[in-house]
Amino acid sequence: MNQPPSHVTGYDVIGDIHGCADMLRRLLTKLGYDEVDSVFSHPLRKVIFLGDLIDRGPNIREVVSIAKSMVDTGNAYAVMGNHEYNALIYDLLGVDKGNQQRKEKLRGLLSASLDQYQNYQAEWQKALQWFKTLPIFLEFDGFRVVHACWDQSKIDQLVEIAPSQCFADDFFLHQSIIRATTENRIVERLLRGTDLMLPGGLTLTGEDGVVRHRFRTKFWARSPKTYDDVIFQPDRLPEPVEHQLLTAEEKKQLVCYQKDEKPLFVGHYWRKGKPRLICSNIACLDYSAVKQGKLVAYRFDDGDVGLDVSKLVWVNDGLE
Ligand SMILES: [Mn+2]
Repeated sequence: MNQPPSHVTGYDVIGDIHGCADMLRRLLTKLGYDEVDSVFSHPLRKVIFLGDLIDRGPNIREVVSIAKSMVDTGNAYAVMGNHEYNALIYDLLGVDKGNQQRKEKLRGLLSASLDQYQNYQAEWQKALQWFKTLPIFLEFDGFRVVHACWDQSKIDQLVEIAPSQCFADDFFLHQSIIRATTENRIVERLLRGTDLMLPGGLTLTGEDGVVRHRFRTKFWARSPKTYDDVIFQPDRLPEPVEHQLLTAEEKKQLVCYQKDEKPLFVGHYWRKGKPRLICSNIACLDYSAVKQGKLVAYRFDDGDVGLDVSKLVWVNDGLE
């Protein structure tokens, strides 16, 4: 039987996997984890999964199985991603006759997972039950972990409303899908981050063909002046808008993670290119694994006080 390490000297934080089991196996091996009795473990380290295990990729069941077995045996932690959250909402709406439009949209987002679990319904139900137990954030002595955005005021509200800090409580899940409830605002902020409305009714068509009225923003920008100072997404803004000044109202909607706060790890943002830090105390580990990108980990050692780019480790899509 697999034992968790009795003495932990560090954590390996892993970004969005999206069903890329082959890359996950190669990354765990590169990080020094051994597979024994179908569970990956390390004598001195634990993994922290940043969420978004499912959807899009070719081997979703295998990724869930690898992550869950590590969590179950005390060899890893995992936080909830917006994709696992979508799966919970879809399941919740399943019993409801209304909400056809919302269900249709979710079915599109979840299509790869629903297809791959189609003949494994009991296993899917087990996965959903497990997703309900995933904490929305984790705080350790030396660092913090959340899928998209650390907003302390929302975290404080979450701890008060849902002491389990996960969706174990069905009432919390129910409330969270109702637009503009406190629960909804907490979940949207922590799992999807901050965004702003494009001005003048403008829209952006992303690489994925989806037309959007909003764009994702940084949550660490200090004294931003223009739209370009705060955008944080692969798709650029239309040129006239880039240099447009932010209004006082828009600035109020932004969140700023201060540079003297604990190191923070997030996923979620489809980064590209060579993995790097996004600022001195924030690392985004989502490098688009499922879109011919990289699966990225950060090796955090006991006693580390800040972040260091040399502690990023990754594997590429395709054979190396
Ligand atoms: Mn993701």
